[in-house]
Amino acid sequence: MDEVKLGVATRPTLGYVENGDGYFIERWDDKLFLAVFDGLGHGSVAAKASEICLTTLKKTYTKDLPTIFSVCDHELKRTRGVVMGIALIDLSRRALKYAGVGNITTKVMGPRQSTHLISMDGIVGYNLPRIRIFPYQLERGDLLIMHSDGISSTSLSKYPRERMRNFDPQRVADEVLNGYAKKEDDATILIAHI
Ligand SMILES: [Mn+2]
Repeated sequence: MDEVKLGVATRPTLGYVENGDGYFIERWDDKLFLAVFDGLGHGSVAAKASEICLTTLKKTYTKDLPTIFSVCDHELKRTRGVVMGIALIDLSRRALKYAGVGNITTKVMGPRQSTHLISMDGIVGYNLPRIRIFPYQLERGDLLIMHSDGISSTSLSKYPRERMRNFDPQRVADEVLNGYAKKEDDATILIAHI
């Protein structure tokens, strides 16, 4: 099995210390669990929701995706909530399952075209929709890219595609965060090079 290369970068809104965005990456057996979440608003209220989300994911990541969302929804009830995308990859088959709630953008960038994975409307901790899981067959060389709305898709599309596909994902994530993120929002990007 080839090694998946990961890159991830996150930072708070300019001028803030606390980050309302967060991510969680865990690998076990031949599974890779990737989550990006964004606490509503910014500053300490967003950071609180994000922190609870992270704690909950650490306890639940081996469960099925609807259960994970449901437990997070329960734990986040007293917060402003988060939006979140979760990608679970079976590395032996390169089989991806994706579920997302709210405004986290997730796409697979292949050699010629990109495919957006669908997130459902809602907020985890406020109005959780019924979780639908979207399967996707990854190919070697694909990039799975997940980001919060602190990085607009329009802005990200200006990042050179060849550079994104060929450079180390950590370097790409750092460059995107430094050059393509909004100053007025927390921002996170996670890239998995399959
Ligand atoms: Mn945001």
